[in-house]
Amino acid sequence: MFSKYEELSRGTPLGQKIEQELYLMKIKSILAMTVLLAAGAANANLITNGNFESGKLTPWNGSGNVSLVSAKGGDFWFGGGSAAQDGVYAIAFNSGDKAPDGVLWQTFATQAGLTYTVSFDYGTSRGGSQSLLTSILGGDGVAALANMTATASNTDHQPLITYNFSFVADGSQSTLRFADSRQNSTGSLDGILDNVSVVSAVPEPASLALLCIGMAGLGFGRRKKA
Ligand SMILES: [Ca+2]
Ligand SMILES: [Ca+2]
Repeated sequence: MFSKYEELSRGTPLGQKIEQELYLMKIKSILAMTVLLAAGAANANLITNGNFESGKLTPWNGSGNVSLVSAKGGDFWFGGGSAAQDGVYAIAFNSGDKAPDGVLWQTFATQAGLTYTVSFDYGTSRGGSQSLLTSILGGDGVAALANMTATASNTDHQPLITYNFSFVADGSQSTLRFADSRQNSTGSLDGILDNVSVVSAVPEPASLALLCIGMAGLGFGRRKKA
């Protein structure tokens, strides 16, 4: 936008002022873009279909009494018949009067030595208590790197509760595993799971690389102007 004036006034006080303005604009735009890209990459959810809104279980694996349920189909009762915590689909453990033997798991890419934060929403389909044993299995798919039991004691019409825990990966992949561990014997209660995410707790290498590129861009611009 200043190019014509820049050409006419090069070397004059006005030209120097225009150069300064252009340089400041360039710094601001590079910094803004770098921050945006870095923030997006750092917050990426490593779990696919963590809110179950694809309407399918894939790529999750399930065994035992695990069901994909929908508020749309009327087979999902939560909070007085309202929608699931996020969207219309959620997971029900021991749906109806079935035995509490459901297991749900998904394997995702990690980097050894980095810390990750697991988050999910869990509750009961109506007043009562349910519990879920949440584990992170390491790169060998067997050793548990972290365990956390979520116990929910909702009354009717209460929203799901958000649970969090962290782990340090030991290999290029980790597995998040939910195992129903219902303590009570009331068959009409179900455990409800939604909004599952795993995010890196520190900026990922990709974010740091973007930051370096941004800073290098600034340095290059500076030398060209000099
Ligand atoms: Ca959902
Ligand atoms: Ca049940």
